[in-house]
Amino acid sequence: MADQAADRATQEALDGFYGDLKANDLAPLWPISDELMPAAPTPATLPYLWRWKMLRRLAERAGELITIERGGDRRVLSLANPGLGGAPYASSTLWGAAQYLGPRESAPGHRHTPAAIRFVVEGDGVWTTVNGDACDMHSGDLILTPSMHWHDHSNPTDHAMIWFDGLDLPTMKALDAIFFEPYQPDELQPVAGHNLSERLWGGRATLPRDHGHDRPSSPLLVYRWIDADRSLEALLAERGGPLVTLEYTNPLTGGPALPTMACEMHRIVPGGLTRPYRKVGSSVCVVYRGAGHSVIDGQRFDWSHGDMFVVPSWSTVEHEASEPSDLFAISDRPILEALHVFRDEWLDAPQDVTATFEAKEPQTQDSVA
Ligand code: 1HN
Repeated sequence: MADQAADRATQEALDGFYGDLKANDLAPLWPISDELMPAAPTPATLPYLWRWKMLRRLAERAGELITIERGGDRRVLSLANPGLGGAPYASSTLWGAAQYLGPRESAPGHRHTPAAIRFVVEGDGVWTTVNGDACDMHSGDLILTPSMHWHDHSNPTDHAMIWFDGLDLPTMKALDAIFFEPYQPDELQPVAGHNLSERLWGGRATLPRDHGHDRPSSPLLVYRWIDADRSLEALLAERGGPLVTLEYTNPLTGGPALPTMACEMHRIVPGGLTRPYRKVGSSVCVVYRGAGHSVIDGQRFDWSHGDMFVVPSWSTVEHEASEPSDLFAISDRPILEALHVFRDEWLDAPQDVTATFEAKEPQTQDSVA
């Protein structure tokens, strides 16, 4: 009896103590230490996939229903990962989206601290002007908009174009480091010329001799599909399949094209699963060419041209192509490397496939869809 009374007194003291901690805006570590400090990353970001057919159809509807104006500035449908509680983010660190620009439209100039890339899934004719340099966009090209570079998009053609936008925006948001400025007084910047950075910095193993100090972002703003394709072909001939990977680099440093985002292209040829791999940090992949599937933490994702999918941090991933395939990908690896916390590993045992991801049938109330 005496013991029970003592237990009750202790419990009351503890309850009072926890209540006081809360009332004083303090939290004890001991009940949450396993959650705060798990043995390995436990991302909220889910492995997930969006179908190109659905993205394109809804981007086209945005084109019919939504005008581009100052304020909105862009007609962008962001990949909203269902693990992130409704946030418009593909992963906890990366923004991924489909952007639609209609015939004879332009999207007004602005600049911001988050860095962006465009990857052209299909079509051509649009250019993105980056600090006065009009970068022509063709299918398979990568265009950079480094942090605080003025940028606007122009479509002089009579057809619409849709491309993939990748940004480090969630990371900048987490750091409370977002600044934004509209370009003024005009909607668009003056164009000094087309593909100027490509002419100056895009030479094969040649650079201006007096290029000065290394710059944090690549001075080369456009990476052409034809160059990526040629390098991948050579890599595959040299190394063999089923997987080869190239990274788009800053020609001044050999490092990542942007200080916060790595851009890569994977070429996968039919002939079996790639070796299981995992790394710290998330990726957003865009299927540029081909068809196949990936197994991410035991879940099978079938994909083909234009589909976009997310690989969360420390998720094991294997790919298998049923046709020669090219997967473009962005990741946050440069940040992790700069902080010396990047790690990755190749595993030996293929994963058991325990589930197959079923992309939603396009959800629509549109009678023409
Ligand atoms: C942005 O400025 C663009 O310039 C695209 O095309 C997507 C997503 C969030 C914030 C700014 C663009 C964006 C964005």
